[in-house]
This record gives sequence, C-alpha cells and structure tokens, in this order.
Amino acid sequence: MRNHDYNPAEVEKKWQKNWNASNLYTVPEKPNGKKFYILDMFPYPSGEGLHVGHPKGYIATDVVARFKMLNGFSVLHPMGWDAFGLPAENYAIKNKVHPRMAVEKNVARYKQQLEKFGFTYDWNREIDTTDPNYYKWTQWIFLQMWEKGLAFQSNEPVNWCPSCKTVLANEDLEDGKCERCGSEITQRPLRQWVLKMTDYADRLLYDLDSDEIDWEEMIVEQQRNWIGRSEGVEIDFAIEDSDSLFKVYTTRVDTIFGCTYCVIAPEHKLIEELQGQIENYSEVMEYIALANKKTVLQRTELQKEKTGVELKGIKAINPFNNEEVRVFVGDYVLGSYGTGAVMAVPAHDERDYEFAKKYCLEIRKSIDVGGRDMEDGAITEDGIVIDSADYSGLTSSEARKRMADWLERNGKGGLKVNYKMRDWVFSRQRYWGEPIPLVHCEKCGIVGIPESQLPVVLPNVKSYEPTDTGESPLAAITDWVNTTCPTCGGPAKRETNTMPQWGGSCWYYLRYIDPKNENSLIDADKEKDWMNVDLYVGGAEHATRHLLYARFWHKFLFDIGVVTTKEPFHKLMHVGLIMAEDGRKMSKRWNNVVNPDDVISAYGADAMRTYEAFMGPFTQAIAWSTNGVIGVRRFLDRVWRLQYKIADIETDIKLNKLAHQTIKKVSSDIENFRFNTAVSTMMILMNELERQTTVSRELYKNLLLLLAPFAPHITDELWERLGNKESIFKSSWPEYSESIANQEDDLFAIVVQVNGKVRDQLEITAGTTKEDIERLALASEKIQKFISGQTIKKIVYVEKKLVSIVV
Ligand code: ANZ
Ligand code: ZN
Repeated sequence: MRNHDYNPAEVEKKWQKNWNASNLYTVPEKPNGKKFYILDMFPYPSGEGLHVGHPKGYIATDVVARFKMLNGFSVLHPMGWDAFGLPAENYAIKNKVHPRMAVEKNVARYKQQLEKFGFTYDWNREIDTTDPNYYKWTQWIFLQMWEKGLAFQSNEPVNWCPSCKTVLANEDLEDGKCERCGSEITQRPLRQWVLKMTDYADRLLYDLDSDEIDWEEMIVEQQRNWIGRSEGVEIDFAIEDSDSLFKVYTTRVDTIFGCTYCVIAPEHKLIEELQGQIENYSEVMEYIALANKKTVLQRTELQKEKTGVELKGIKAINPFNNEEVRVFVGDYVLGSYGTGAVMAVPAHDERDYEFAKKYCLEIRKSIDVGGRDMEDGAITEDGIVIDSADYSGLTSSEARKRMADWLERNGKGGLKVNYKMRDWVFSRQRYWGEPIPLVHCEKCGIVGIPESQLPVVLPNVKSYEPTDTGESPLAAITDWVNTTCPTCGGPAKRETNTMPQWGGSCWYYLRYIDPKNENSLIDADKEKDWMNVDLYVGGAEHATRHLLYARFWHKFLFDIGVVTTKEPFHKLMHVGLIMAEDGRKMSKRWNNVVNPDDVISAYGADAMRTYEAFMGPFTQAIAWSTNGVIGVRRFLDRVWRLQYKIADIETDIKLNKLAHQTIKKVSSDIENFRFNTAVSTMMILMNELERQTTVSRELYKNLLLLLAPFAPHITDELWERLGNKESIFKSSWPEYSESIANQEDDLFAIVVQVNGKVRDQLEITAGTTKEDIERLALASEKIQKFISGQTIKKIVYVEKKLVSIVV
C-alpha cells in the first residue's frame, strides 16, 4: 500500500519556504502589464491576537489576488499595522507595558499568525503607522492642510470622554456614547485642532456617484446619510423693540404661515444678548443648566418629551405676515445644526406638534393634503398651500421657490445648504499618537515645523497615562515641550496634542506603493502606475469613519497634486462577521473564541482558508462550524487521493463539458465574491472525477488550478507531483470554451452497450427522437463490429443515458 495520507503541516511548511525563497510574492516596482491593487483594511494589532473571524476578509482578498496573478496581472496585495491610537494605548495602560513595547509584541504575534495562512503579502512593503519614517508623512500632510487653512484651532465645546480622558469626534460616538469604552460623553470647551472636512462635503457626496466608485449601495447610503446634505432656506426673524435678530433654518418654508412660535437652542447667543429684555432670565438660566447635562442623543431622541421655557418679554416677527410670535428656548433644538433656531409649525412638524400640545400653543394649518386633519398629529407631507396670502393655492414645492425668491429680494434670507457632517475634531489629549508638528512661539504665533525637520518624534516617556486637565501627557515633558521657534529661533513650545487613531489610516494605501521613499510621500510615476486601489475589503463598521476620512484626505492630496485619482478605492466589499459556534459574537467574555492557530494545526491552513471561503455568502454574518472545517478537509483529502488515478487518457465528453462549466463558474464566482458557490462547484466536479476509474491529467490539472487560490499549498504540491518544475502560481488560469460549457442544453452524451458491455459513446442533439437515437446507436461503426450478422433480440433506451442492445 502506498501512503495516501495528506499531511498539511508538512506540505504547508514546505511551500511557504519555497515561495519565500523564490520571492514569488515580491511585487515589481512597476507593474508588468495589467495591474491589480487589492487591499485589506489593515488591523490594529490588539493584545488578544487574531480569532478566526479576522482572517475572513484576508482570505477573500488572497483568493482574488491569486486568481488575478494566474490571470496575468501584477498584483499588489500588501499588509501593515494601524498601531497608534486609543485601543493600543488603553491595552498598554491596562497591562502596564509601554505602548511601544506592546505594539512590537502584538505585531510580531499577528504576523506570526498571518504567516501560517500562506498569504501573498509582500512583506517588503509592510508598513506601521507608528514608525517615524511613516508618520513623518502623516505629519507632512497635516502641515499642508494647515498651510492651506484646512486645519484650525477651535475652542468650541467638544465631545469629552471622562474615562478615556480625551475628546472624540462625532464619528467616534456610538449612540452618543464613547465607541471605545461605552462611557457617557460630556460636552467640554477645549482648545482643539479641527480639520475643515465640511469644505469637502459636496465632493464627498457627489463623487459617490462617480465612475471611480463601485461600492455596495448599503455603504454608499450610509455615507450619504452621514454627510446629510439638506437644502432649505434661512430666514431672519427680527426681535420686537430691539436691533437684534435671529436666523432660523427650515426645509419647509412653504409652511411659514403656520408658524406660531419660534424655538432657539439653549446654547444660542441671543439669550445672553437679550439678557436685559428677558423678564424670566433666571428661570431660563436654570433650564439651560439642566439641558447642558443632557447628551445630544438624549436631546434628539424622538420619543423624549420636548421641553422648553418661554423667553418672557421677547417677541419675534414673522417676515412674511409681520405677525408677532413667542420665542422659547428648548433643548430639542441643537446649537450645532443649521442656525440653532427654528420656526415652529406645529401643524406640520411632529416635534413642534408635541411641544405645542404640551404648552397649549396655537396649531395653525397651512398645508392641505386632501381632507385629512390633525387629530393624530402633524401632517408632514407636501400638499397645497392654504391661508397663506398670495401663496395660497400653490403646491408646496412651488411655494418654496417663490418664498425663497421673496426672501432674497427683500434681504431677509435665502437659499441655504446645510450638512449633518461636522468638521473633524482632530486632536487628542493622549500620548500614543502622531505629534502635531507645530510650535507656539511667543513672537511668531503658531509655526509649522519645516519639512526638513520632520518627523517630530514622539518622545519616549515613562508616564503616559491620560490626565483630567484636558492636556496631553506630553505637556508634562518639559524638555520636549520647550523648543526653539523654527522661524525666529526664539523660545517656543511644542503643540502637545496628538492626532487621532484615524490619521495614519487616511493615506496608508499610498505608502504601500512606495514604502521606502525618503524624499516624498509617494513617487509620482508609481502613483500613476498603481492607483487606485482596485478592490478594498474590510468591516462595515468603517462605512462612515475611516472611509470618509480617507476619501477626504485623498481629495486634499488630489488638490495639492500628490495623487491623480479623485477617489482612493474603486470597488469596496464588506466582510460578514463570523459568529461563534453558539451563534453569539466571539468574545473572551463568552469563552467562545476560536483561535486560527488551533484550527490550522488540526486541519491545515488550506482547509481553514477553503472553509472560510465556503461557509456562506461573503457579506453575511455566519456561525463558525468545526464540522464544516472537517468536511472541507475531507474534500482536500479526496483531491489528494485523486492523484493516484491520473492517466494519460482523453477526457470523455460529459466530463469535459462539466469541466468547462466549472471553469466558467469558478471564474465568475471569484470575480463576484461568491466564493462559497465557487467551492461547491469544484466539489461537484470532484465527485464526478471520483466516480471514474481513471482521471485525465488535463482535467486534474485544471481542477488544481481552480482550487489553487483557495488552497495554495496542497495544489502547489500536487502540481509539482504532476512533474511541473515551477510553482502553480507561475502557470495560468485555465480557459474554457463558451460553446462547450453551454452544451448542456443542446447536447448530451449517451453510452451504448452491447450485451451489457459499454462499446461506444454518442453525442446526441437534444430533441432527437428515441427511434433516431436507437438508429444512430445501431449505425455506429464501433457497435457494428459487435452486432453485424447477429439477430437483435432487444433494444432498451434509458433517457439521456444509455442504449442497451442485446444480441
Ligand atoms: C420648520 C418646519 C416645518 C420644519 C415643517 C419641518 C417641517 P433636516 O432635513 O434635518 O435639515 N431644524 C432646523 N434646525 C434645527 C436644529 N438646530 N435642531 C433641531 N431641529 C432643527 O431638517 C430641517 C428641519 O429641522 C427644519 O425645517 C427645522 O424644522 C428643523 F412642517 O422648520 B423645519
Ligand atoms: Zn518665532
């Protein structure tokens, strides 16, 4: 007996070594012919290491990368580490190690785990956002933004996490809580660096529809909503007996004749301005103090009771009918959106309706939608304008146009576009981030560090725990903070805030193209050769944060001539989560985490890879199943055993057709991220082959090629055993014939037996009658040899399978 056992540990070690030794995955500086840039969202190396859910996306990109290699592309498929930021720092604090050491250790562990999968990464291009040679360029980009006025200081109240002791961007909040630790966020005025992302709001929105973007609609929609473009008008409401006025923002100016009062946000500056005129000022101040304790979420929740206090002694004037309306302060109006003030139309706005009911305010209908009344709440749809002077009888949209015109002509307001998206609060009061490369000079003010002095290296310190003061721990390191001004040489202090964890990931895809360039962020020719990223794969949780920030920076880099594409990522796919076997999220807490190292040592990396590809539709959440891995492992065992059936025979017609269909299906399935059906299609071919006593070499070769992107080690081994001298990945993807693959419908094969023995095989066109098939069988030359001169006792036809002749 031969030893038929497939030993993945041995095979995988051998091929990983071979691939390394032959630099199989070294990416050329310049693509040879067609290029394909395929990118994974790089991980932040956490202390826990990888669980089996993490590599699902990496496996998918590796399958596509190998498929593209086999199709003659120069493939760039790099990997690196997003290692700055809160998670790394919090881990370090908890485990009492310096973040630098923690990151080094975790990176080494991640890399060791990833290497076991046999991925196509070119490790010569590895990047680490915490490497000064990398963040030199992150700082450089910041400086360019600052020079262009896109980075500015602000003292506005910002989201403050009392537990992480740092400010957070709106994008870092989940349901109004810290996305990292779940703490309630408070608002705190602090000096901050802010990036003017709103300058790019329109381009970020409209370019979602450009040819450069081919993303899943779900993610595009999330970005649209996050950007939140709103078209409306601003209207000046004058204050009676005063020179003051306030502006309201509304998308429904057509309802203005139904406005019965106005509401301003607790943070509105009008309140202080009118202090002398407001009769119940202390009551108002009490209300404001209460409102300040609430989070934005608590204030905007639809179900929450709407509250407010009237500003007694204040009346505003509706410019359309010169009517006096009462003015309230109410915390359902946000200071940070629009103008921080609204005209309230309780008949047509639900929040206003609720508020009006509560405080017994007039509800006046100004839109008719055909009979329906307001018993059950506001009528919020468009309709026909009524009781609105000259505008009565117009449709809502027509009225909006004419009213906006009127406002503009009379200097009382006009069209206005607002965005939900805010500018990006870009500084953090933490240690583990890129230092912001600016100094504060007594004489010159804020001065940028010249490019020749970059990077500003993060000083190595013993104590890096965050402080409550709103100052970064860097502020305590006086010999680092005190420096000289690059402009005048006088004494200056370094900026001590650091960048958020999303800085380094805004442009890393560019650095992979030219990772060692010391003179510029990226070489211009290389950028043209490789950009954009053809396929980007990662978690859906990045739909609004990373993907928006990176697009923003990319557009800025486009504007200053660093890149030539408008968008960084052409096609985008999100990975569905892998849940634990018990259906819950994999977590240490539930003790249900599966470690890929264990799976690989039990069943092999090829089984693990192929299983993750096979387990279900790529973007869906799916539970892990160890039995599933075992099933896939058996499939690989069978592919292995098939090598002993190879013979130099011609492929029979039926199998040949199936083979062509399989090539066609696997090719399009890989292109379309249907890895699961690609694998099951190969399994069907495999079953057919197993039924044969011998298998044609040609067919087996093709099966190996199709399987190679999924199970690269075993296929390279079997390829070598077929007598090939070079890696299977130096070969090329099998071709299929459309006409053979499509034969299914119009041709089928039947076997002809004489006295129970197979003597011929015939190709029959669909629609041929039973009689004709029998006639063809009898007429066949091969059959004639066995029947000529004999009496035919019986002919049996089994539909689409066989003609059996008894003589
Ligand atoms: C009057 C009105 C009448 C409104 C009506 C709606 C319906 P989007 O689409 O989100 O932009 N609004 C304006 N500023 C606000 C703020 N700072 N806080 C809370 N609400 C605010 O919605 C714009 C609408 O949201 C505006 O149009 C305003 O209410 C409210 F029948 O004005 B509307
Ligand atoms: Zn100076």
